[in-house]
Amino acid sequence: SLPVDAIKVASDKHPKPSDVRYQYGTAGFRTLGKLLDSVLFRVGILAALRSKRLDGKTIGVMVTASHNPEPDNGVKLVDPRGEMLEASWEAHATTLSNASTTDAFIEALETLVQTAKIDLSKPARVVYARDTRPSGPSLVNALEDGFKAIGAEARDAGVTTTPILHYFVRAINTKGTPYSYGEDSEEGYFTKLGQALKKLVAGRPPVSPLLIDCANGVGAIAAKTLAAHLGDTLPIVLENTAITTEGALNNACGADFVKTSQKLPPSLSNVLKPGQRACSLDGDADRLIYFYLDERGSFHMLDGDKIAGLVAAFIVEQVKIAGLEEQVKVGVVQTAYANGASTKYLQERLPVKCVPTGVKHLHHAAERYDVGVYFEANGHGTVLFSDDTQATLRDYQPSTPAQSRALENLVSLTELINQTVGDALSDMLLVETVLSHKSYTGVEWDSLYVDLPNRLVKVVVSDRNSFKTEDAERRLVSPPGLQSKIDGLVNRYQGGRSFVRPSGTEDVVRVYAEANIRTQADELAFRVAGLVY
Ligand code: 16G
Ligand code: ZN
Repeated sequence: SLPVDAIKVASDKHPKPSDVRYQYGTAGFRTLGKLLDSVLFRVGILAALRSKRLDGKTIGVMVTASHNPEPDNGVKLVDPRGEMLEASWEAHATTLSNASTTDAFIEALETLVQTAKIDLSKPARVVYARDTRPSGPSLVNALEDGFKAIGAEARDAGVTTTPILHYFVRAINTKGTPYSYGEDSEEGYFTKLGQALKKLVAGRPPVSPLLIDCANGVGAIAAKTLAAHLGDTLPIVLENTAITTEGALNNACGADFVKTSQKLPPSLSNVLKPGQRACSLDGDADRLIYFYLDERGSFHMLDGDKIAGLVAAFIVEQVKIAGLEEQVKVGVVQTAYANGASTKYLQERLPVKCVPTGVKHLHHAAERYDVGVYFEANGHGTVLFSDDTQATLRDYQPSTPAQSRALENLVSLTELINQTVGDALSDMLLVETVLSHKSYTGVEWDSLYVDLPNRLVKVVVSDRNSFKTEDAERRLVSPPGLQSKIDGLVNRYQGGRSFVRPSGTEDVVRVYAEANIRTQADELAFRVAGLVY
């Protein structure tokens, strides 16, 4: 049975604030760090129960609020294969977090143990980490109180990136099996990535230094270690590495700033040279956006869609050269936010699927392909190689040197890519690999297709839950009548496309619009926003 007494004593030290309602959303729990103490304590217990339910497999817990402002924090659970928590447990997390008293919490736990058929005699194992936010240490203490109260075997992974924590979870759970994902240590992670990159670019000409905007977050620590592992293979210059400066995290820098403002972080204006490749990580290093300045000093952004285009085309090419076209089918997954020009570019080359926003939707859709490439426009994404495909690559007998090289490249890609979740550093090495193979500069990569001008605006409404969507969020079914008004507006704009959806992370409704020319995209966005308001 549950150690009710221990849980009671500990729970009383982490009371739920009476005026807050929590929700486990697209990115786990996320709000002001100072409101999360009770949530972290309860998540500690929930993670242990999830582990027991899965026969003692290790569950991950990541304390981060990603690209959000520094005072925010959050927490999310990672399932045994390194993936996002199974959807049905999101509701359990929400229920537990909202129990108003210790007694109500214990009651909710007992209900969960019964409905989810949890065998309490099973062991509970967890691994946890946090990003660099100032509220992190005390929230981790609350989490540890939860682990202790239920008697979980807990491993502290310290301060690290979200994707490294996902890697750890998979590595721990596959240790000693034929599917081993690598050493369950940071050293193991960096060695795996470094060796794969070296194989992929062996014999290719040296490249000029890549500038990395680390968002003044945990990515700065990881990127520094990575740079040391890469040596001359990839020269790296780190910027925005002030992880202890109060207020610096994600402030006017990082992947979300670059993507939403479509601007160079001001801190880089005297550093970045025209033509130099640069990229931004977000606050937990699971998003990546590239950019460069042209000869005239104008800013050009290469977002998640551009990364998908570059990477998918390269993989298709390598599969073809290897002579594996028939056995290995490559597909791409996007969301409605993908630029229309990217969708067109990709559809001319391979199957493309559109799914609702959120990593879990993209990840699951990508699992249906032999090789599934998924990227959100915001720079979050990865590539999944199915177990069958990995076996095909292992067993295949190439008949020419060219086939053999392409096969080796594909195998190295399975090592280079963090297949558990989007990983800015792993994705960055992937991009660098393709640029090296194609001898592309940023300009050449950028010219694969021309982005349609687009605008994203947010609208504060009285009840965002009254907005319901269908067709992968591209159409509204509620409020009634609104979609036909949007259609009416869209039809008046050349190349017009627009959609409205409730945010899963903020109390707002988002409006996206694109059109053939900038002023029209802006006008369409603001007129649709006017309908919503
Ligand atoms: C989170 C998600 C991201 C999604 C975004 C949508 C993860 C790691 N990230 O950042 O995939 O695009 O939320 O936010 O799950 P929204 O619903 O507020 O537009
Ligand atoms: Zn992130």
